[in-house]
Amino acid sequence: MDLEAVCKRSLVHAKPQGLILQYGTAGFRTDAQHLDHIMFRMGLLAVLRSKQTGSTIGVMVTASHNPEEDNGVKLVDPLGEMLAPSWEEHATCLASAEEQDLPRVLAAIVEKEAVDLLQTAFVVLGRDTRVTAFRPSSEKLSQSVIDGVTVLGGQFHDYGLLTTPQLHYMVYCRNSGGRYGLATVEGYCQKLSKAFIELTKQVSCSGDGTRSVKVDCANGIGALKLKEMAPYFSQGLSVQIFNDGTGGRLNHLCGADFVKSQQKPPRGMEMEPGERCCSFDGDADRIVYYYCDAAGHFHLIDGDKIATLISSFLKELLLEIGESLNIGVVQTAYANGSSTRYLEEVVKVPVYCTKTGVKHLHHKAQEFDIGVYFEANGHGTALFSEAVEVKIKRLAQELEGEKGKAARTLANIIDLFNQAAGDAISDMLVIEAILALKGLTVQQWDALYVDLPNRQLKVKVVDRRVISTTDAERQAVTPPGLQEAISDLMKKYKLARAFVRPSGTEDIVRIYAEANSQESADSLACEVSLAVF
Ligand code: NG1
Ligand code: ZN
Repeated sequence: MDLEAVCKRSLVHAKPQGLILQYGTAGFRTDAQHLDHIMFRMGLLAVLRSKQTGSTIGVMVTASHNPEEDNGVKLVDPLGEMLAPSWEEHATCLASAEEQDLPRVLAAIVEKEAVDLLQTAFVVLGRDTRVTAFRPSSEKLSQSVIDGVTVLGGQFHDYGLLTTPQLHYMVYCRNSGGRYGLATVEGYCQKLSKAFIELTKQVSCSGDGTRSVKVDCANGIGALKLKEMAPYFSQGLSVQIFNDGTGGRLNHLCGADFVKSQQKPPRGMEMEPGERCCSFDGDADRIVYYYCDAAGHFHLIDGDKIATLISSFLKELLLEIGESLNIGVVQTAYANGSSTRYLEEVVKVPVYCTKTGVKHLHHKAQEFDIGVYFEANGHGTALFSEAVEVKIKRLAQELEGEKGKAARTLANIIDLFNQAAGDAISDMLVIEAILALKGLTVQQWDALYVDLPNRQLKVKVVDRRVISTTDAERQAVTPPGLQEAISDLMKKYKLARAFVRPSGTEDIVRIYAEANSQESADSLACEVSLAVF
């Protein structure tokens, strides 16, 4: 490791003195103009992680649903997963080191993680479409990552524009020795589209014509990638793209985060009553569905209802095949109480709750033969153990009749999911396939259960770290007395549930409340927010 060369090169990407940023729930995220040094240093870190694991590591430049002037970066581990927690700490140390401390911090990571410096390193990069006038854009910031990779002698492949889940997929493919798929955009499009067309072929046989769906792409990378992919699956689904980035700003009044948090349609979407519409977020790793009814009322179908549709379908298929596999659903505390009850009592699947952030859900989901995980905001996927995948694919060839048909459906569903990360394009195709196969309208899907009225609030406090939680963030441990106050407030309302936690992506505290009426949910949230001060 030529530390002298690193230090020299680092001066080109000098860290503003005193600037401390933390590797949060989804990597580093802040105003794009404060990120150049972070990018260079994440290039360095990706090389060390690659040398340590002997695998390809991914670096994604994106700030997902944040405003356009922000940017961010996260590292992707060998199986397409989020970076391991101990390396998140290294990322924070490296990002916070003043120039003169850089050699010492790098050497400490090498020693602590027993990095073999003689090992070769390979890093792949992807980036979203962020371009900000007079400011570092995703493209420029990617160059700084490359600078960090090359100064440590790492090799790289820059995929350029990709959705976040596409980069996760590329990393997984490259490290699975071709088992998972071809590590190209073409390979991704072909794998998913082939599975989708196989699934929807069965539907056309029963007389249903080509389906269509309206997609709000948040003026982000999702629009480009969906346009690129649409011809591959056009015989099964036609997509009408809105907010494709040609007329509006990224995530501005549109996208999955806006629709979920504001509970209203995005700007620019033309909705006819009963039409299926969906929104991606800025880097296309989240999706929510919605429609408006004949009276013009807006109905949101969030990640919880997506998880319900998927897990009931998987359960039905297993029943038809005659396989009793261990299936589990993973949610966070933000999951609507009605969804948890429906999953447990009607679908009869075990439901688990983890801390917020997909890495927690993903790891829990890996414990099952089939693990379905979704955050209420629409980030999620399904994971199938390798043994299950092999077994189902064998049964798909061996079994005949209805059992064989169900096994082939499941085999294609497995291929249609992006098992490396939650993926708006892949999830959309899974949902469209399930709705088509089951002959469900969007209203019928929505009617599976009724969401409990709920309210989310953000409050700014002097130091959000004074709030710590336990029980998957559902109980406050500190400050003293806060949990007692929240518990007392909940007693005032019916079907009430409320919790607070410090955000991992913004300098705020989040409050969630649900109850049997919107008025109750609103006042409970408000009262809890007062208890936080
Ligand atoms: P924080 O800011 O830690 O609540 C938010 C979302 C997460 C996750 C991350 C990363 C909520 C309540 N929180 O985390 O679910 O998506 O951003 O993007 O939606
Ligand atoms: Zn995102």
